[in-house]
Amino acid sequence: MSKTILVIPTYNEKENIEKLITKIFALNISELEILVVDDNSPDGTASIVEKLSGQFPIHLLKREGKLGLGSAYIAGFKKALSLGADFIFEMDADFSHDPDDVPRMIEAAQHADLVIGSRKIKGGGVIGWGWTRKFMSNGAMWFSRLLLGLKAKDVTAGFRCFRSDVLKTLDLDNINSNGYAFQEELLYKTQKAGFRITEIPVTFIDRQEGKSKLSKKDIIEFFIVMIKLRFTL
Ligand SMILES: Nc1nc2c(ncn2[C@@H]2O[C@H](COP(=O)(O)OP(=O)(O)O)[C@@H](O)[C@H]2O)c(=O)[nH]1
Ligand SMILES: [Mg+2]
Repeated sequence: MSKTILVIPTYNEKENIEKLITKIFALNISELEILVVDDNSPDGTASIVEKLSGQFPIHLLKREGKLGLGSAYIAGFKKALSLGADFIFEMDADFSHDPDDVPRMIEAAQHADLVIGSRKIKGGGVIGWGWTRKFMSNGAMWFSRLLLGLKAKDVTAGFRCFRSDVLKTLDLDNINSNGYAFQEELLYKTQKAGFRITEIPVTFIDRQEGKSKLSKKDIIEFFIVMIKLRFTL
């Protein structure tokens, strides 16, 4: 049997986290655990997770303050590896990523090293974004694929399942980007290391509760990291 850990970074997700955790465990996926990485959310997200950890196999990694999405994932990956995970997921706390897709992704990971829950292949999509956000996202991904030679269509997807070998092989301490750039950098390094990457279609639904934590700064970082990756590695 193999162990799956879903790494879920949180910053002010009190409206979502309990519902999400309950929904995931209701799927009864065997040997599944959740690791929440919380950056001292002022809204008390961590105490909700602590309460639920009496009931479900949940781990909580508490950090001192808002240190960014990328660094939350790096800390989470290291912890998931130390807990002996075979499959490690990236997943948002805000229901943009549908828990019902998790079993399909685990299934696909039997024949791949990285499975991307993709909005950009046939059958996938986005619900709830206006045309400007769609346009910006498509443009950024087009650029990134061209410049970095990325084969996957959904470059910034934050719904992913890694085989632990990938995360053991990559130099996690050398990944410093944080927002959308983090997803791009991780994908680039996974492809470059020769791992098998596959996409399966998912529908991404924009969050209904709480606020987005990613900003213009993260969009600028996406382009800076793209250029750095292209010309320094
Ligand atoms: N631990 C931690 N989680 C974060 C941070 N920034 C965002 N998140 C979480 O990362 C996920 C994605 O962020 P979100 O704001 O939904 O981004 P968006 O979907 O691109 O608007 C959510 O679960 C957030 O709570 C951070 O600095 N630290
Ligand atoms: Mg979101």
